[in-house]
Amino acid sequence: MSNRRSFLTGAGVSMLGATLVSRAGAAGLPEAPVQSSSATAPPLAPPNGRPYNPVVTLNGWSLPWRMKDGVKEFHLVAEPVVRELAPGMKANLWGYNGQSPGPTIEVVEGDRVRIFVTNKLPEHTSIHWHGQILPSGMDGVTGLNQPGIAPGKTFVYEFVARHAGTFMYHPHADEMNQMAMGMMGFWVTHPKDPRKHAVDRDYVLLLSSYDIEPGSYTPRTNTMLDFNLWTFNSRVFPGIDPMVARLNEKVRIRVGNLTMTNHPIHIHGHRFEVAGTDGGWVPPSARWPEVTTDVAVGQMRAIEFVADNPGDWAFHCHKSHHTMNAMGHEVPNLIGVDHRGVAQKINKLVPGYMVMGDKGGSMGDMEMELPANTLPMMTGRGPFGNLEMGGMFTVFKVRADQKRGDYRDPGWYRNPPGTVASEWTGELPAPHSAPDAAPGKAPKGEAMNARKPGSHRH
Ligand SMILES: [Cu+2]
Repeated sequence: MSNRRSFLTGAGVSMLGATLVSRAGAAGLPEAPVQSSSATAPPLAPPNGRPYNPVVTLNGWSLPWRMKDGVKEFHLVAEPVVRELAPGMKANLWGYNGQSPGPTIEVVEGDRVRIFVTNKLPEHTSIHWHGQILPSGMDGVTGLNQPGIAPGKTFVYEFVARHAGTFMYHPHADEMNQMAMGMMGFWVTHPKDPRKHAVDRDYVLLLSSYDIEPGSYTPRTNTMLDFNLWTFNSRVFPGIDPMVARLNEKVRIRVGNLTMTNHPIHIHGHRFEVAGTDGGWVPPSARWPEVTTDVAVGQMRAIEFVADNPGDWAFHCHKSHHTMNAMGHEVPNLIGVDHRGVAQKINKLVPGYMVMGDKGGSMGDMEMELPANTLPMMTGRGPFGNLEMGGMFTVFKVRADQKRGDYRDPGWYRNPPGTVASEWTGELPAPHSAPDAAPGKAPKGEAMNARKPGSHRH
């Protein structure tokens, strides 16, 4: 119990159950803890029930429960939240219990689970338990399995978590709006035997995307594909915590995709196997090594590997536009175009217009004025300067001296002498060039006309 209490205070959770529902009704309901911090909460050791190895939700937390007559009772509150996407940018989202994504729910195979869902949104909602095998009437599709949960009402879902694995929850009610506003959460059903599938670190993250105009706070929910913020757990680099491991620990990263496109998730310095999908665990004989796995729309993947390579390693979506932050998309390619003075002229017509570089799009030495509440595109800082990535990007840090169970950022990796790429200082013969291109120069003129007709797609 002391563990649980210290977790709750340490992670900035406040018990507001009695204020969330009427006092008369509150008597029968479990409390609905609220998380105000977007920091990564330490793993929630189970205070009762069957033992399990808890997961860590990157920049998120797990929901405490109440045991009642052998049933695990949770209380989710669907409500508007303010999510800090990264220092310098906040968004008006919809989520659960104070955050988007909502808290991770962790149960054990065979647990009977009862989830109270209170709706504090201005419209009806429901929750679908993605991947769970459960009674039809508990599946959460509004109109098909249940009526919508009207504003102010509380519904109860109850089922047995039959299969260990990696799942999620999200609405099936006005879902285009509700998911574009950030309504989603992770669900992990742990195996009955905690030695099965055991790893040293088990991270979970949901992929979500938002379209928030620079200078505004609320996502445009009618956007179909052209989002401008690509997030891990509704955070964008450099606002995402690193994932850390002690050298040679076994690591699992579980990824769920609730965006409208696929994301090839890629790690540097390590090989992994896809050990689980939303359908369950992949038999070891059926796994193959990869460094990138595509997580399609609505899918979940659990990847596993041994962190045997010390250093700081990029972990990111391999779609380059998804490692950008808020930007305008209707920007022509001006590589090779002499645009001296053009920006000033266009700025008179289109305030805020920004010229992408004539030598490429590198933001390294570009300084521009940003509207309020907007992140710079790619200006996370690394130990060697600007780290030209944002969005779906974080750093996986492997250290020999990282303590077991310590999730704190160990700082930047200190590379052993002689192991960092560096400038060649020996003799330099004249390099050969492609016949029609001048070295160090970009293509001329035609760049502007090379754009294909049609609208922009990711
Ligand atoms: Cu992506």
